[in-house]
Amino acid sequence: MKRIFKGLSNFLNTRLGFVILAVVLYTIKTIYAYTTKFNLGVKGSMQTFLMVLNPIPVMLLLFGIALYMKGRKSYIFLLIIDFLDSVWLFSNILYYREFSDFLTMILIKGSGAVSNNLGKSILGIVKPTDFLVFLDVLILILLLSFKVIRMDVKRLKWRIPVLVSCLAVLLFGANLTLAQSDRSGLLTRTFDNNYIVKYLGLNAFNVYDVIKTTKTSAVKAQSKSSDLDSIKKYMKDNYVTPNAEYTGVAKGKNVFIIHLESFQQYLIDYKWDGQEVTPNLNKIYHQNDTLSFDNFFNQVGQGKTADAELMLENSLFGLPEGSAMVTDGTSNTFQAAPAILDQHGYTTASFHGDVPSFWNRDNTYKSWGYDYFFSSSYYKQKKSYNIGYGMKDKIFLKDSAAYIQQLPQPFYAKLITVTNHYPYTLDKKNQSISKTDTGDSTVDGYVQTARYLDQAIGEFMAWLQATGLDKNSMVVFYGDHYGISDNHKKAMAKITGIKDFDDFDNAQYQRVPFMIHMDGLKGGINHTYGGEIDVLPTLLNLLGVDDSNMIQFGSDLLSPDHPQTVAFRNGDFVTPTVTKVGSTYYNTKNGKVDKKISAQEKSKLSNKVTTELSLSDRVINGDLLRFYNPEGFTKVNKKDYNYKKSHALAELKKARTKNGTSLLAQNDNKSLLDLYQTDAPELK
Ligand code: GP9
Ligand code: MN
Repeated sequence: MKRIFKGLSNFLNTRLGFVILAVVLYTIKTIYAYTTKFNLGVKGSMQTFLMVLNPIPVMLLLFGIALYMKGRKSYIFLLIIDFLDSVWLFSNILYYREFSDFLTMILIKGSGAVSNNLGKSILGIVKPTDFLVFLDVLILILLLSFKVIRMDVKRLKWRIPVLVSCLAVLLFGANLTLAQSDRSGLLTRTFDNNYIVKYLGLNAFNVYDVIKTTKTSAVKAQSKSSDLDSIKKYMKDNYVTPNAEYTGVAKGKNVFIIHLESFQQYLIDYKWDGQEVTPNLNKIYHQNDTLSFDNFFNQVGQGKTADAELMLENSLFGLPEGSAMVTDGTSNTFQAAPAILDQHGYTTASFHGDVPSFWNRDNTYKSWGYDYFFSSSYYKQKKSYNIGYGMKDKIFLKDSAAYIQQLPQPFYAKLITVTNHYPYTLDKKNQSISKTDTGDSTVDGYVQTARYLDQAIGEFMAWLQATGLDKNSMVVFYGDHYGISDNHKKAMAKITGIKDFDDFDNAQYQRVPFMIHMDGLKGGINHTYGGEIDVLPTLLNLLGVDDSNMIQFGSDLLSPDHPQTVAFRNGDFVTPTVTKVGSTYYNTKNGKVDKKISAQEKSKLSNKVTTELSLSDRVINGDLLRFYNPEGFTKVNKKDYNYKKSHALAELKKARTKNGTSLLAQNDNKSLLDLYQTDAPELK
């Protein structure tokens, strides 16, 4: 025992020993911070292992630099690095407490998205235990000052520091590989900063953030207002006059945008086990006062939900890689639906039962001009209320009603559901239809979660009716993207009865619902080909908002002149006659390879699609809308927005005046929640 102790003490008195001790202490305090100060959502043994591992490689690399030096300065260097890194961790803890997200370069550079200057409120939010993140530095200083550990000042053989650095790089490689295998697309899709920190650590996240931001900022710095010229010309040359018959029919109405997670069009009227899977949505689809589209496609890329949100509310395409909400949402200037409608007297709010940082919504929504963002912390949380990425739809929609009734009217409210999300798991008590029997475990639960979502929608629509909100609201439904990816062709063949479900079929199955439901609307099933990019111009026309001077890549779906070439993010496309997948052109009508199509026709269609996509990319990458000041639109000032719960509640309270316009105010401030009927077993 004594010998072990002696050996250890000898080792700690070497510089290498000291570096290792510093890494160990650093790792322990980081794990403490990860588990008590952040909400990383670590699940399972692999994620736990990576959370413990991830501080080590970076710190070994950083502290390891001390091994290349000699004398006292090597120790001082290590302590300074350790201290600075702790200050950084400390700042992140405070920022996270307020915003449930990590600090990024854009935020620090002061793009204005951090509306509340943290400095002002720092005393109010700091907790004594936050200072524990400095404990490791303190211990090291004390050990040295009281000579418990002596400084080893001689120069080391060069092999030792080099070996340590190599070990650090190797460990980082292993960390990254394991992380990517547990979560594919971790760095390319970048959904949530929490994920990168959970898998790779705070320091690796910072390096990643700096590289990413430097890259995107360089393009923006070089762009100038004249870059808009070609885009403005394209808009002018391709402007589609909206359908005048529908102009303003929904003027002044409330707007509900209901996001049907991963919901494909084929589920509409689809039967399984002798039953309709989604009877409520089917009913809405067929109602006379619903405009339903049966050739409406999702056009998302890697950004999935985020791309759908971006397209729907900006009529700009998602980027070819990653998610524009994440890379550009915080810094860019937008002319988005919430801001446009806000300037037409609307209250705007987004609702989602997941953490606000997912897809960088917390920052992007400020750039889009959302007055309110009701995310997980606004809802009563219980373990049983959650599944997958967030709250169960029935509970989420019911609890959202509490805020909806408080919104001054007219309002624009977007409700993002999430239960019908891959891998389509649902607890037994919420299942009301059997799984399909393709044998593909990620496909077979899809009907169950879709049914659950459908029931949640049914309950919500019944509340709109019970409260009378349906009379003065336009309710828009859309499916954000496919539910079953093209990795499951065999299962899809079984489900659809299409024998060789191929790339052509996969392209056709990118159809998602798009329905506009409103009392008195001249509805019907419309066969126009279109996609998510066309939603904003379509809705603005219904709302009577002129968008002819806006930069939007879609056009009114109801216009007889609507161009029916639907671009996919990878350059493939579908038109009523031609479908392009890769280098193959098919006849859309019969799915056969179209050998007759002329080279001229091919390049005409392809060019249109690639031009649109690349011009849209230019707008986002160059942040070109900052140079554009269309008449009638005032630039959003991100600093005006604050999604802290206390702030939102105070604002809603203010709106509760005598002649307030909210549903609640109109009902003499008596809640209308007792009219909300749900059979959610968790609420019984
Ligand atoms: C999570 C949710 C999921 O907040 O919106 O996004 P997705 O994985 O569908 O892109
Ligand atoms: Mn989605």
